[in-house]
Amino acid sequence: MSNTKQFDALVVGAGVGGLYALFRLREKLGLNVQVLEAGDGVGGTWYWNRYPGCRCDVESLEYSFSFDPELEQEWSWPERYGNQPEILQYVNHVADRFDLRRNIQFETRVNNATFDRKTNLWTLKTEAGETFQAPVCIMATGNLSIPRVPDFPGLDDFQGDTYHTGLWPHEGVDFTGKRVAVIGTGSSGVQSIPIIAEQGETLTVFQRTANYILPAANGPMNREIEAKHKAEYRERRAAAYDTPFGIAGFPPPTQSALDVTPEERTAKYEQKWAEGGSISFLYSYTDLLLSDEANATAREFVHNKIRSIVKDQNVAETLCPNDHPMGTKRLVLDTGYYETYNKQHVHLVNARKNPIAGLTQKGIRLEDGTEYEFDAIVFATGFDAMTGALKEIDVRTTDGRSLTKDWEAGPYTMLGLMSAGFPNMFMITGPGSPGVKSQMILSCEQHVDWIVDCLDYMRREGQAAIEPTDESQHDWTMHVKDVADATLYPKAASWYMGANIPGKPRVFMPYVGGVQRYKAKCEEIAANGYEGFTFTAAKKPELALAGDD
Ligand code: N01
Repeated sequence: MSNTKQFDALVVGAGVGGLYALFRLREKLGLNVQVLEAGDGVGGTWYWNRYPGCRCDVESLEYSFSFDPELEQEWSWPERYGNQPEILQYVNHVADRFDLRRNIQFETRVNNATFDRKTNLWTLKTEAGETFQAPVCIMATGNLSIPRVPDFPGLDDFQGDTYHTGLWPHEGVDFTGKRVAVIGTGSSGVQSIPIIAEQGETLTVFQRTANYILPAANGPMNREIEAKHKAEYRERRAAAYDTPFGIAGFPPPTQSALDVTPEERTAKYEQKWAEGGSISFLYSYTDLLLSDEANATAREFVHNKIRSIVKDQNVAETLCPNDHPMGTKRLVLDTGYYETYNKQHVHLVNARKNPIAGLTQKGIRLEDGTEYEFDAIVFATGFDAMTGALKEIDVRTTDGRSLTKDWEAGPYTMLGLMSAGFPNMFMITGPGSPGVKSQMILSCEQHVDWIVDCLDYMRREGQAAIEPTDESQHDWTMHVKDVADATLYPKAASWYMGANIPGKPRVFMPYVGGVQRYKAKCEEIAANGYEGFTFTAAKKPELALAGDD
């Protein structure tokens, strides 16, 4: 007897995308859904990333689900930006409120996914050897879910404690009295460094690339702002879809940075710096991400801020980013980051000039032979972004396609939602969509709504399977590239480009044409009977999707 468990739809991942997919597939289509989640709780990114200082860089009133007006009215965020424990609490609340846990199997890591063209079924195999089958497979596997530690020689020799920010121990870590190293100065490093510095006896930061870091200006929630926001929630959610980053409330810029006087520019940047937040700053002028000359004005402003905050001018110069236009790597929001370098026990190592050669039993050795001794090393070294999670699952079809092989030169997708050759496998915020360049929850909701409408259409039309054509996928992938090439984004060696992973193809992966354009395109395609996709008709009485309808 087969031990294979049968469902109408399988969802991999119980982060915000997976949870919303479960809710909609179950409640709107009446499908029998099984979610498979590697962790022992919901939350995805917010479940795994528990490092000190972990916080969202999108304001909490925006960074939340929009699908249930009661939910958004009843939840109250304590601060302007939600921190990890609060966001995880919120996601758990959503899971309980909508009774989602009964369709989630935790501690279940999917290793293998195969589509059979004869039966139109996906078979998912888990690390523990279980097998699940369904006509539909939704990969809600996240964009930043495969933590990466660089392949340093001697990695296993180090006798102290090591941590990765993306796999932080649930019980927390106390660095009191310890000599601590942090490698990496992206969002995770910048958020954790000020807190680790409060505990550690010494803290040494190894910085390879200096980033552009803006003040978050976090603080307790202003209850008047919250009340106003809640009163306007419906309009604000709709307005967010009409913006490039899926975040409402920022008037779009109207002027070039080069059309105003230097004094006007500085006044504008000062105002944005004081306000806090990255979208607000990028919205200073129309061309900050399009013209290097315009961008240089913002860079100079931030450099001067760093020089004014950091007392040691050698340290300040090392902290001034100089190898990429501002905003082309993810802008980081901080609380007290630059000030941390004014503390006597905090040291900065320029790992660009003098790279890390490897780990030793006692610490870290640089290429010039300098050695440091530590009790603990924190790897804030990022993720195999956007494609890593799908590569970890061996995705194949019985007629010989392999997703890893098809994506050898970079991801090929239609809208970041599907990949040709892999019918009925949907991605939530996959490469080629605005996902990581947008308010993620909004983009997850938009993707799930599109997928659910598509499955509903298929059921009504008696279709068993859908996949994009090679031609439409090629056109979309080229469009994603052309749109990025018209901006400054490809000038940075970022994880958007796969540049942080040795050997990964350098392809700019997110769609940066804006959420508003992207959503319109998705809707146009659906309205035209899923133009650019092909269907396989169901062989009656086998109908692709069961459920109550
Ligand atoms: O990872 P990163 P992250 N030697 O890839 C360095 C989201 N996020 O976890 O830039 C020395 O940005 C590497 O150096 P370089 C957000 O989207 C959001 O910080 O490659 N250093 C870099 O400094 C973010 O962008 C939030 O030269 C090495 C760092 O490690 C994304 O997650 C919070 C090295 C990695 O930075 C990833 O952020 C946290 C080496 N061999 C994360 N290898 C918020 O919402 C790598 N590095 C605020």
